[in-house]
Amino acid sequence: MTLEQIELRRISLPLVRPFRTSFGIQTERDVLLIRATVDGVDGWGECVAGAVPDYSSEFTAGAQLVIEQFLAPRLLAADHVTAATVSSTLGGIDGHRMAKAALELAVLDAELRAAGLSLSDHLGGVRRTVEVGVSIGITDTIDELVTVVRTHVEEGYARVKLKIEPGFDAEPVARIRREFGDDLAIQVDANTAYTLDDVGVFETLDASALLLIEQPFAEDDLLDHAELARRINTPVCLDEGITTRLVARQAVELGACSIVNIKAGRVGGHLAGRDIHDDCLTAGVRVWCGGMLETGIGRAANLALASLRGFTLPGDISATDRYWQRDVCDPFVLGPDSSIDVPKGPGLGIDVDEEFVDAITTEVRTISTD
Ligand code: OSB
Ligand code: MG
Repeated sequence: MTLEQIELRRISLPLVRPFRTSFGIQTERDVLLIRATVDGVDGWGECVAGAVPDYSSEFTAGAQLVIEQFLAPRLLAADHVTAATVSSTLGGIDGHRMAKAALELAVLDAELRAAGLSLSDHLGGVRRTVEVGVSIGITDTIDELVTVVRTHVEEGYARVKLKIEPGFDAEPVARIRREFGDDLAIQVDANTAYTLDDVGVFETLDASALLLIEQPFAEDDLLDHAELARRINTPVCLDEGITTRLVARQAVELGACSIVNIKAGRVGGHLAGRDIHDDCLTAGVRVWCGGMLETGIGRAANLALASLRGFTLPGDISATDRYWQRDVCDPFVLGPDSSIDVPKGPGLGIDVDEEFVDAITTEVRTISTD
C-alpha cells in the first residue's frame, strides 16, 4: 500500500467545563489531527498530547514538529506502508509515542475503510457496547463536587473517577461515598501528586471502598508503587507509568500495579495498546481504557480498543456532551447500564464533519511524496 499524503491539522475546541487535575487546568483543547491518504483513501488520527507538557513530556506543538520534520518524511519515503509496519518504520526515532500513535491511527483508519472492516473487528473486539465512567476534575469546594457527581449519576454514569491532590483527597472521597452509597463505583486519580511519605492518605482511602487508585507517585517510580500496593487493600493502577509493553510487564512483575490503565497514545498506538492488553489478559491483570479528553476521532478508536475481552473495568470514555458542545463527528451518547456503543462501520466507523473541522482549524500543513 502507498502512503500518498499526510495532513496535519491543529484544531481548537473549548471544553464544556474546565477540567482541573493535580497538574493543571484545561479549559480548551488544542488538538493535532492527522489525515493520511493511503491508495487514494483518507483516514483520520488524533494525537492525544496536551497543549502543555504536564501530563507527559509530549505536547501538541512538539508533536506537530516531530511529525513534520522526522516522522512524516520517513513514512512517506517507505515503499510500502501498512498500519502494522508504521511503528517499525518509525522505530529509528526515539520516543514521541503520542505523535507516532496519531500517524498509525490515521493509516489504520484508511486501511480498514478500504477493506470495509471495523477497527473493533480488526483488533479482535468481543463486545458491541462498552461500560464507561466519567472522570471528574478537582473542584473549589466539596459541595461543588457533590453537585457535579450528582449531575453525572443522574445522566446514567455508574462509575466516577475523582481527581485528587494533596489537600483534596480522603475528605471529598469519603463524602462522595456517603452521599451516593455503595452502588456507585468510585476510583481516584492522583496524576503523580504524592510520595510514599503520604501513605497515610491512602490507608485512609481504603475505608472508601474504591475500585482502584490511579498513579499516586511519579511516572517512573515502580518500586514505591509496589511498596504502597503491599501496604493498602485498594488496588493500585498505573497510568503515566505505563509507557511501553516492556514497562507494563515489569510493573506487573514487580507488583507496582494490579490493574493497568491502557491509553493507546501513551504507549505508541492502538496496536501496542492491544499487545499490552493481550499480555495482561495472559497474566490475569485487569485493564481498562483511559482517556485524554479526545474528540470523537480518538473516542471512536478507544471504544474499539475497549471492546477487547480483557477490558473488564469501565473506561474513561464518556459521552460527547461531557466534553464538547459540538464534536467533529456525530455525538457519542450514553446508553443503558452506563455504556456506549462500539462503532460498527469500516475503520473508525465515524463520519468526520469536515465543514466543522475547517471552521475550528487554526493551522493546516500538508506533506506529500513528490
Ligand atoms: O490522568 O487519566 C488522566 C485527561 C487528560 C490527561 C490525563 C488524564 C485525563 C482524564 C480524562 O482523566 C479522561 C477522559 O478523557 O474522560
Ligand atoms: Mg490518569
